[in-house]
Amino acid sequence: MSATKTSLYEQLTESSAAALAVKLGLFQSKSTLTCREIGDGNLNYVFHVYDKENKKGLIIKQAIPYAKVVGESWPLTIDRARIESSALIRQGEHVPHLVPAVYYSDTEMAVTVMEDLSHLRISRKGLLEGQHYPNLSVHIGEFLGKTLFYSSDYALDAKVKQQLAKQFTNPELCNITERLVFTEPFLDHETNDFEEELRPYAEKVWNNSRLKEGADELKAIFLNSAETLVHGDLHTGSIFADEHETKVIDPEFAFFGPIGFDIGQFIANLLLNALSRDGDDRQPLYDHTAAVWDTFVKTFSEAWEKDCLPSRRHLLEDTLKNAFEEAVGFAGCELIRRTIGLAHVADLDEITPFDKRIERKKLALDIGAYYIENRKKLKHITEVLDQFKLRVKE
Ligand code: SR1
Ligand code: MG
Repeated sequence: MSATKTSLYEQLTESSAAALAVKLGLFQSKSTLTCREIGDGNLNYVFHVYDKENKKGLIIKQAIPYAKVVGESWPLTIDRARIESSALIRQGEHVPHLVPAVYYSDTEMAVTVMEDLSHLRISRKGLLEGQHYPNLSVHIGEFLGKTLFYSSDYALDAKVKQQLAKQFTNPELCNITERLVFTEPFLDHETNDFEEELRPYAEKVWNNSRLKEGADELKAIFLNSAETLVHGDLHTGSIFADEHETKVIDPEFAFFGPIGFDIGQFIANLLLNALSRDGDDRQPLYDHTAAVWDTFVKTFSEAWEKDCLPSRRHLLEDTLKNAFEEAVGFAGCELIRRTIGLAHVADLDEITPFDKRIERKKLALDIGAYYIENRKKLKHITEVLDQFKLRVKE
């Protein structure tokens, strides 16, 4: 495991990324290749290598030893590349049609070579352009049901699970989530980022002790509840899609955490997109929110029925109840951190005009706070949606 870069690490360029693809035997010659750095995420470089003659492409992703979004002042382990390729390979054992195929990985170079998904579009971008992605929620529900069940205590022998959990120990990226999702947005912290007009509403968050206790409880669950291997950053920017296909990418934040975490983050990002829309245009997002939960329950329960360890069989109802309550709370944290924390989403930031943006951001804070404080009261996904609709009237 290489946590910091060794002498074998070399930052790729467009030219050396193409050369690597040839060296690996994935293409015959460099002369027919084009290579472009296309990474627009917060952390890594992503190269698209394309063979014009044979119309074949692939992706080379490389972790750099700091967070790209902040710069070299924020050093960050390149071990996240090993976590990412191992998670993709494991997810691929259960849902091969929903993740990119991994062709090669190198922990020293922090490189993962994988399937080219450039025929698809990042779902956040498509949703912002008004795409519906009719299969998105059913596919993500299946992804969640299978990946979350098959790495849990309910499917795995305790010793196997502990060994796996050790392989996915991811302290530095978990620390980013601990800080950016559960801690800093709930206090007047220098990393927070919001329009001055939102300050009174941010202060309302910081002064609400019940809300802050809720966020602290959820943080403790995030840190201590090693139920299963979670993706760890399942927002709509981590999903490629078109009308028919869906592929989940970027599991570099993967670790053993609570079942409800990925579910809550995905639902929150659907709702953030709903906040960018008006009136009836929100309905597809409401439908996706209900469908992802229902499909998760169906898929997880079917896997349970088939493969649950005999000693745990009676725990299904409690497990789902707990996952739901925690997912609602995690969704609340995601809504708040994407509004006033360090890492924003275009769904809110690109709302125009300015006054409308501020109104919608206030709603995101209000709804997020409601979910965190009332997560134990809400029993059904339709109640979660009703509370959203009650506040979002225009
Ligand atoms: C410094 S990383 C900021 C955010 O980007 C990632 O996608 C995660 O969501 C993280 O919180
Ligand atoms: Mg990412």
